[in-house]
Amino acid sequence: MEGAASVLGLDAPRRRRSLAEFGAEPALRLFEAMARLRAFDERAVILQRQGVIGTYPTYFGEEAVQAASGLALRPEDWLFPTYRQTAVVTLRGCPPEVPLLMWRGHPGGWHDVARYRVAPVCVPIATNYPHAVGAAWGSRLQGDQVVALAYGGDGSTSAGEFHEACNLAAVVQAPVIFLVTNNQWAISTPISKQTRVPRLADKAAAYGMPGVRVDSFDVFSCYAAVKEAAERARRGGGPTLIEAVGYRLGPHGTADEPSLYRDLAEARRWDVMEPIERTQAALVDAGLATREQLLEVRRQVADSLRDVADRLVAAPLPTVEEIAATVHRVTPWTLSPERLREPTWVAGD
Ligand SMILES: Cc1ncc(C[n+]2csc(CCOP(=O)(O)OP(=O)(O)O)c2C)c(N)n1
Ligand SMILES: [Mg+2]
Repeated sequence: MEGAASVLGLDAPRRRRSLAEFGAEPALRLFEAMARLRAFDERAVILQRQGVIGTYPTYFGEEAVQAASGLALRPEDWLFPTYRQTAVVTLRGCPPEVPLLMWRGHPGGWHDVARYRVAPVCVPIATNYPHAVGAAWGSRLQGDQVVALAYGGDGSTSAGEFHEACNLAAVVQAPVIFLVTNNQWAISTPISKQTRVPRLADKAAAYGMPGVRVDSFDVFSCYAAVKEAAERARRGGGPTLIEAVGYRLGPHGTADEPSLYRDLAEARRWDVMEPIERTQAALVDAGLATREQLLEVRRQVADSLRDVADRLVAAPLPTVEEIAATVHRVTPWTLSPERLREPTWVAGD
């Protein structure tokens, strides 16, 4: 976390001053967004355990960076999520059922891309970066003020698309933000086996764009970094690489068992950085809210997800034909219904 901007990491008097300057109303909005994301994530893990949805990549501990990026941008700005940010679309008003239905493999899981200005989720690592650059470059050519933000992880910075996207974005001065959450793990690969560069933000220099480091557990510094990058982009200042430094507190996903490849004691040392309790304590300490008020916010958002489970169970699982038809406009012969029914197709995958 060394060298990463942090408001929550300041000493108490400076933190209180900084939060007072930030203001109670925007601070509470960020807190509520984090609580909303947490409630979704917790519910999704339960639904996976119940067999209602398929494998699910929890983002426990990454609520701050996600909430901050969602709220720091304007509604007309584009977001390009990965599998780790499937709930950010709910911060733009999409009902939580929609991303949960996606994890159920149901056609109702396709959110309205144009309405929410959130691109479809990209599971292939780093492939969303060039999409975001294209959207941002298009915005610049059309002379509008729209910014695009692409999410990614530490592992994604080793992929070719990351370099290509960063390079092109800087060359054409596309109004794009590369928001890389460095949680120090790419499934079982630690950051030390990913790169020799101690700070991912330093990679920005090679492309000719600013690179900044923020504490990914700190919603206020993430918010400030995204806002500053967006303002620069709107002024014609081109792209920014933001490295949000943290640690993956949970497993990679519901199918993962981290004790097989990492020291649990090391992981547990990071638990104190968990963003919601920490933000709650800081807001109470700064006199911006009472503990009861914040607990009530958390209760309400969790309650709002209660009936969602029943509605999901009622949504039938898709047939193989529906899956193929949803993914491909023209079903390739390799995915013909006959072929999908062949047991060898599954076994040989
Ligand atoms: C092109 C590609 N290769 C491999 C995978 C399998 N895969 C899924 S998640 C992941 C790790 C990504 O790590 P990171 O970029 O740090 O993001 P995080 O999962 O930590 O958010 C890999 C290798 C994939 N989805 N796409
Ligand atoms: Mg990672």
